[in-house]
Amino acid sequence: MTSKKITTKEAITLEEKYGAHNYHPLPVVLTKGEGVFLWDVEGKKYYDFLSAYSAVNQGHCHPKIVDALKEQAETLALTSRAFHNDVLGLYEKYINEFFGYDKVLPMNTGAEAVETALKLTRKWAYTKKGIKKDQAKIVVCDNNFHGRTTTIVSFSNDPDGYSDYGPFTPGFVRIPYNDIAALEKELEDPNVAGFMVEPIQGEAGVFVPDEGYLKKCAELCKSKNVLFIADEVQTGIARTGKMLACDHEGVRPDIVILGKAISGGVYPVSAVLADDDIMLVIKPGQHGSTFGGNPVACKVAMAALDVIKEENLAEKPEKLGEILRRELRAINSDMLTLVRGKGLLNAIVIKPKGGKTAWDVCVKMAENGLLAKPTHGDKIRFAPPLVITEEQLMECVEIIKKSILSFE
Ligand code: IF1
Repeated sequence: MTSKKITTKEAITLEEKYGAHNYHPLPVVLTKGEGVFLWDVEGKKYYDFLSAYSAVNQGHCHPKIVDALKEQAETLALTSRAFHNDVLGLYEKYINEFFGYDKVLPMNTGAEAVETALKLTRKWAYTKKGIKKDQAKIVVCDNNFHGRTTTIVSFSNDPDGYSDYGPFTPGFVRIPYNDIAALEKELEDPNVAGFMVEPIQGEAGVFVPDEGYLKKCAELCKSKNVLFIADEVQTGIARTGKMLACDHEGVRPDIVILGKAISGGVYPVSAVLADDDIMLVIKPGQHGSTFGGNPVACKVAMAALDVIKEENLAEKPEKLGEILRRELRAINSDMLTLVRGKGLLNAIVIKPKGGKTAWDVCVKMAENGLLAKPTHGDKIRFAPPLVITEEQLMECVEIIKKSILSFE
């Protein structure tokens, strides 16, 4: 380790030489974050418009969350679940009261929580619903994104996500998203155990379903004794203007999957919530994790959820999102073909012009002091930390506008 600060070029060269090439980041090397801002190693300041894929809803390095992390890390970091610890129970009570469920199963990453929900659904199907051994089906949607494990990519239809990772886990059926009739038809099969859905599809470019879709899906599932499983890893924790995106339609999922912002981004924390009749089908020794439910994770998650409540962060995205989308739609450029989203989970679609693509727009925005990332070639996600003020948001709109118009 040297004390001299690394340069952008040096840092990128090191990653290129020594790291696996499973990402293609913008050429920006970040060293510090505070609230809605990030700084690179050359001292340039940026607005963060990605929030680490919605993990940093509370803003970077929120002092309350960082203090919780520091204090617990100095006291007791990890015991494993072989023994009890004096924080886990308090956290379990806290999160269940926060979201209104009987039980929580703590994990670390979003993908692990999704895996947990899938295993829970299958075990429930065999031990409660009476589906015959190995016959359970779980319905998922086209263009889903639920993580990167072998089982999860088994039901992805994104070739980048699944290609050459087979053989795949069977037992999943894919139907079109935002299509109630397709679900209704699939649910005629008595072997369907669950329906897992993102309330808004993030990876698909922030695709918001029609109003009433989630409610109707939940009702159909209930009528067929099928578990309605909401993957709120990206949409949860106030991102869309409610604590959970399902709250917009008054839907209470049978299983809720949380990750990312449940820790404010300072530590990997994920969770699965369900009531007793579902969660208690998993018995001791049948599922677990070395780090899941560790004291640091528990303290961090409580602090991160406290911040959402104390700073009323769920009340901000709806109004700010309306403003953002209105201002973006007013940008007069034929490159900007679509603006969509809910709350502060938004995306634009960029039509290439003169060889310039969404990537070039992102590079230009970075030059102008705003960080966002293109996906699928033509979409750019706009999801600032929820602590952003209206004034700051308007400044960001100016940066975005100037950047897009520079290609006219
Ligand atoms: C990457 C996207 C966002 C998720 C939902 C589970 C997970 C995710 C709904 C898994 C993760 C990520 C992971 C990140 C990119 C990213 C993403 F572009 F792919 F779609 F957020 F927008 N369910 N989403 O969105 O959580 O295991 O990663 O903790 O680079 O893979 P994880």
